[in-house]
Amino acid sequence: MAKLEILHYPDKRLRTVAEPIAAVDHSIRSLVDDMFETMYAAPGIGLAATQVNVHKRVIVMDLSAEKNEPQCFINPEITKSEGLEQTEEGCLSVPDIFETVERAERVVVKALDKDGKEITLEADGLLAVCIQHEMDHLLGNLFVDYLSPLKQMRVKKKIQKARRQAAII
Ligand code: GNR
Ligand code: NI
Repeated sequence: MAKLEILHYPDKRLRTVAEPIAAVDHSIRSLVDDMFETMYAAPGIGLAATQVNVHKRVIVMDLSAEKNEPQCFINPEITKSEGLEQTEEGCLSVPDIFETVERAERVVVKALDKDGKEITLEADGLLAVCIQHEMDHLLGNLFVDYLSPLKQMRVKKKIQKARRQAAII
């Protein structure tokens, strides 16, 4: 297992569209293990392969309090979505920024699990939010893209300021 480096906005590599996985083999299971290690260490509740500069359709998450319910979705597809809900989101690739985003309230997601077996899951609440947030990463999208131009400018300024401060210290 290895902890991987997480890319930070505005890194252009976060805009890469991920490719589907042809076969869930040893290398993919190894990637999944490394992604869990990276996500738990961050710490975060989800992680997309795009964030660790691997442009394959793999996402992992764990929404449990005890961090003992790992979930992995390979080649995820949303087959149904309904309702709308606003949630405050954050992202490991956009540190220290928390903003409200509107997404579908409920989704049905079809994917392959770690063993390459097809799974279908009905999700609502934070799980539904997280699945949509992670699947956006696989398309090169970030939650800040949904903000108004003014808010996006404020986010950019805040990140630039934080980077200047870090450079001084
Ligand atoms: O750790 C994370 N928390 C979070 C909170 C609200 C909505 C989405 C998320 S996902 C985020 C981890 C991450 O950046 N995944 O891509
Ligand atoms: Ni994210």
